[in-house]
Amino acid sequence: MRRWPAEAGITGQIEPFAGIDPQLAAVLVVGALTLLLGAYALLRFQRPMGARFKEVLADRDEIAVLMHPNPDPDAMAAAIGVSCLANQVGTAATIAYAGQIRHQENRAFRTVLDLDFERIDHVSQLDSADVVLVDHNVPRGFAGAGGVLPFAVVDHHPGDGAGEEFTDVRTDYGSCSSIVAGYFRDIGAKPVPPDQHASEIDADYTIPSTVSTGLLYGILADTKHLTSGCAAADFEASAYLSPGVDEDILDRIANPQVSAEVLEIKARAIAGRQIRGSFAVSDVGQLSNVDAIPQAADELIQLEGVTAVVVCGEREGTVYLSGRSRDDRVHMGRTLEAALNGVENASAGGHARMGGGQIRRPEALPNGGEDAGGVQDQRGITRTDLVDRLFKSMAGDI
Ligand SMILES: [Mn+2]
Repeated sequence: MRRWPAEAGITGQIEPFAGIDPQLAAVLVVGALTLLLGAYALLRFQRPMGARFKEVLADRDEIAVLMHPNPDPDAMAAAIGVSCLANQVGTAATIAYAGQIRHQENRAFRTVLDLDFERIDHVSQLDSADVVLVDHNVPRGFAGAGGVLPFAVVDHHPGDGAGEEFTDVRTDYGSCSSIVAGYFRDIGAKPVPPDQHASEIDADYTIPSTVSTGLLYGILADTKHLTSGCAAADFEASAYLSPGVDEDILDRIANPQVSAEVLEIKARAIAGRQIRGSFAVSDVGQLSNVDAIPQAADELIQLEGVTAVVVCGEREGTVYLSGRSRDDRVHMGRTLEAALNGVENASAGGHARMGGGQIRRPEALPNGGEDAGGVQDQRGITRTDLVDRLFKSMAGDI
């Protein structure tokens, strides 16, 4: 009869193994342990971001969620999402921003959802040293911003900013709100429908209807209603949030009243436009609501024959610029950078299709400056020169 080959194998191998060198045995044990630890680390690393973020939040007593200056609906939605998640793991949260909330869409978002934000000018006004950045990855826009070391960063913009403990920057996503919605989904949270109460929902974590509605609007606002720059994840997040969305609230946010000033600035921008070739520049002069400038630029870029446009205007001595381009020759961010290059107290930047810039007057600088009779001189550029440089820069001549 044939012997089972394995039996011979086993009895044949046990004896040499028993006589193995103890040093070699130690090496084998250490090797096996390293493999196990490696596998554990890999598993831990592969855990969903939402589960990791939840733990990082739960480790803190309180956090300050920081939005970018002049926050838009995506930033506000991501902030209330993070704050809501923090509250559900027992962590107190406040939400802060620098700059203004002036755009009618942004004001409607805050008012309709009844959101509580704190406006800050200085780093000392942040309620907690444990800062989570949403919708941007480097703190900016207030005195001392450079000294803020966020412990977590959640964003969809390119950049080098990182959190000390948690960094989740997904540049392929159309909105930061989609990332935050994903965190809720990762931990099995369920959106609470607008006509129900959280206690009726059978889940450890829930998303209040206002937060679901806000997050959906954040996605819609940043992706031009899912028509531009969005990923499959933005559609998935929208679908996930949809049971919790309150359509009446969504409608009130999406269709706010437009202030007379915004319409007037748009009219001024259109009537006062200067055209060279297919480029337009419009100086709308003094205004109080700087959010009207990008809206005017959005309007002008739709004019037939115009492929790139810059609108500028002045508030409290600071000149604000906003540019739009649908011209492949004109990278708007670089165009504005080039036009303001070398101009004192100026900064500019942006993407191919949209960009912005500012020329601050000296006394508006954090370190202060002498009050000036000759503001124009101190800026080193007159408005006529500025318009000329903008045209040259759009044409690639700077
Ligand atoms: Mn965004």
